[in-house]
Amino acid sequence: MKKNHANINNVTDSPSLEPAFDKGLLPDALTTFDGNRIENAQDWNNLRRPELLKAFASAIYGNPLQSPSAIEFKILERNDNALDGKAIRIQGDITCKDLKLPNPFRMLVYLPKSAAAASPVFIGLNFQGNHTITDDPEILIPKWAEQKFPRGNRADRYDLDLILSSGYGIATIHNADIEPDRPDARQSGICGALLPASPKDDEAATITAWAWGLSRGLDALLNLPEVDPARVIVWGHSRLGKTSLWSAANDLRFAAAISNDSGCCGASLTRHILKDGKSETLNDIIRNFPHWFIPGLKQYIEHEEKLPVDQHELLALIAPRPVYVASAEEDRWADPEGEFLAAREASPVFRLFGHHGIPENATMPHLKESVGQGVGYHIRPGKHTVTSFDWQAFIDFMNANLKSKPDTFN
Ligand code: GTR
Repeated sequence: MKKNHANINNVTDSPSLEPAFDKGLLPDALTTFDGNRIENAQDWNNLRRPELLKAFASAIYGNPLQSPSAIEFKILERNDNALDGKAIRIQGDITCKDLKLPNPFRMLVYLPKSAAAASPVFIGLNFQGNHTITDDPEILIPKWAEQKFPRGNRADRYDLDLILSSGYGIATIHNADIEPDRPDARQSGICGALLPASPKDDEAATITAWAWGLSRGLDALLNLPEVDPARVIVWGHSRLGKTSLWSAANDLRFAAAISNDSGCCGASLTRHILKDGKSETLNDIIRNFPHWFIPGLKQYIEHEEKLPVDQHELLALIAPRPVYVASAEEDRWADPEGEFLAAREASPVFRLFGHHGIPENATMPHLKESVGQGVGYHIRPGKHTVTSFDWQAFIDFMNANLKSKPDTFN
């Protein structure tokens, strides 16, 4: 196995900071819409969590899609000596009972071969096809997919050696298998299959469709005895990080969640708008990607203060399950400080469950310093991508925070 070069303790300079953000501008995660203060985990679960989940659906992402009564995971290929004998590789197609999908979802899974017990697994969508996440020449390219990208094109974002040698598996599905990333998405993909011909405005938009697909990937993973059902972690980069957070908020079976550089409408606060105009705003994102969100989100452009929610509350919806937020110093578009503040401001909810979170008045950590318990954060030097340093931090955080069984609610 390749040596792991990521060194999480190798702290360097502090990134430049925006002036302090007035957290009084944010909606209080622990106050209900009718003004009641939440004081304990039970009230959070019974009163606040359900109303917040609904508010995110009706203001931003659209209503969740219905789960199928059952799925089938048809294994097309299995090799117990993949990646030079270090991994078990499984490739298969997911279909849903009683649902006519435009195409199955092709899932690629690598599991650590030497595991003594069932393994924890990272599951996430990929942007360019399963064959792009690795140089492994045996990855099947589905007949319904356009092969626009060469094999291994995104292998630099997946340190498979590090992940597998740390005892974790990884599973992935191409996002386009679930729903194409286009403004007409609601007529095609899973929304086309599940929604009426002219969907109402508050019905699922593309991020919700992708999140639904991740849950089907989880259904399929639960068929594999080598996977620990209590330790499936949903992760994603950028738009797929927005998706992983929304997926974990909705599907309590995910044991933990990771957002890498997810930015606007992901982990960063919508109300935290950089004065230099370098971070993405609602106006930017809706103009470029209207299909990711419900049409009604438009009303909050330049009226962000009127949104009933902000993104610290999306992170809080994942509590008490661990959630980790990663930023990159040069990725101003994703607003690293807005991401840090969201993680910090989600912490009071994690504290209801006995986690420390990130301390109340903490300022941005140094570069490469990983902070927080229950909810964690780092910023590393470099650009908008996924590095081995990020993976090492995800693994360290999950090793420290993931229980062998997910927390039960109440
Ligand atoms: C950008 C978009 C971001 C982020 C990114 C990505 O163009 O503005 O919100 O989602 O794409 O997914 O790479």
